[in-house]
Amino acid sequence: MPVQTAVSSAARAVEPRPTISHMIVNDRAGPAGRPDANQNGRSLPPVAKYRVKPDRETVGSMPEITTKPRTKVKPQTERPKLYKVILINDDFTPREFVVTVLKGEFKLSEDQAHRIMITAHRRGVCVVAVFTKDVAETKATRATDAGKAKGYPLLFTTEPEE
Ligand code: TYC
Repeated sequence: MPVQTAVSSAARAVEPRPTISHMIVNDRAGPAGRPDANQNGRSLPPVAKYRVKPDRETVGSMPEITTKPRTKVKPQTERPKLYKVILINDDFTPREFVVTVLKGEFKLSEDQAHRIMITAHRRGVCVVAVFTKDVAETKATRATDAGKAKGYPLLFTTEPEE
């Protein structure tokens, strides 16, 4: 057996093979055999957005990689920020009109709408409900406009939840 062959197979035996997770995560791979290095030999920052788990690790000196990478990924989802719709009291809008607007725009029962109206009337303000930003702003505008159409100063505002 030539010396050259003996050396290279020994080298292959000790060289750690890249795992499947390395190959998927480091898609900005560097020069030959160095999936974690760039042209200067420096490490690249991690680029993975998703956690990708290999089904199995490949085994040290096997001649072929026979494992199939998983295709399903688990997205790291975030809940959207929520916004409060707030009813502001005034001295002119009739109570029954406030209740009607609350029922129509926020799908509240007569009892729920009446409680919210009375709370705003007594304390000055009352949180009606919470929604995503778009929905909260649309509902607050529509409810305020319903009062404006009748010449009332009825006002709904929005603010982010802590
Ligand atoms: N204060 C009003 C009245 O006495 C009723 C009212 C309640 C108006 C709540 C606005 O957000 C409001 N007619």
